[in-house]
Amino acid sequence: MKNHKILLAALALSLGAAALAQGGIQKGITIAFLPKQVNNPYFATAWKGGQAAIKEFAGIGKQVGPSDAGASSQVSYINTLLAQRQKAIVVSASDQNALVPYLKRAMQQGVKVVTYDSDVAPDGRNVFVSQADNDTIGRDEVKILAKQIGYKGEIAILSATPNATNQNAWIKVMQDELKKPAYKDMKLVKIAYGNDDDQKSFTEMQGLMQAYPNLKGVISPTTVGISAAARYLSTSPYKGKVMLTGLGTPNQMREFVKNGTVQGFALWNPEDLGYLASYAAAALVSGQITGKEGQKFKAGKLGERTIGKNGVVILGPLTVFDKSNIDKFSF
Ligand code: RAM
Repeated sequence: MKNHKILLAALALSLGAAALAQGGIQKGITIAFLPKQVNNPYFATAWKGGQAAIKEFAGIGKQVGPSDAGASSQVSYINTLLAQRQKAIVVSASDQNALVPYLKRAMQQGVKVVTYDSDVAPDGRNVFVSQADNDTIGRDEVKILAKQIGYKGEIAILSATPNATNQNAWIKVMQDELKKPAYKDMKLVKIAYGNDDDQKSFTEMQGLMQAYPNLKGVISPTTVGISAAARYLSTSPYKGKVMLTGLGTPNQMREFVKNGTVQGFALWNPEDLGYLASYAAAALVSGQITGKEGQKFKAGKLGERTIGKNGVVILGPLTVFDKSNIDKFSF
């Protein structure tokens, strides 16, 4: 009889352990990533990290999404994911407001919503996993360009879509940074939008040079924009004369750094961003966090993370890439 009881207790224990993977995360959580666009190498890298985390906690993951970053392109995907009863949606929003009613409906149905990379209005998600502090990103971009052009001359911004939450937040900070006396001889003449479309970004860069022949520098805070702009400049008479910086991936920018088109640009690690977003989703589904400020959760190799104000978790600082270090990175 005694042995029987011990056996039963052991069985109950192992069953309990089976339902929980490491770190108290439930096993078998279904998580769907919905990036702005699936055919953008930046999001492919983020998904690589997202998948690695999902594997660690024995979840079931997939990535779906549009090939264009248009404001409403993501809506139909959210509806499908809802019908499929995914436990968590991890989304980089192409528009701050367009998705909110759909994401709210998802949360009402018990789905946990994590935004990563590009947020929605805070009532449309549980947690935002942010690449870095917006203030740092915006100010650093201006500082890098200012140095490259000797703090003097006309500058432009080549952004992603006009509705992108992330780019718009950074541009606001850039405009604020530019008010400082150090930049009194620099003038922002235009904000152009390449819609995170390679061809459109290329044409917009060409258009900027035609409209503003005295342009000294461009900030493109999008991996799609900066690589298209670099491609245009690299075969133009402006190569090495008009400075281009922004946010790019080392793999897309390497040739332009090596051939003298671009001196330096910045980014965070997109793989870590996806990895952290998956752990945040798992912690929400497992009931470890709800998104309140001060709550903590374990994020595998990235260690323990704390939720800050407005449900925002920050990944970490930016890396600046130039010819001295670009070969050390492969993403
Ligand atoms: C593009 C996207 C993404 C942004 C990066 C820097 O890939 O617009 O949202 O974070 O650039």
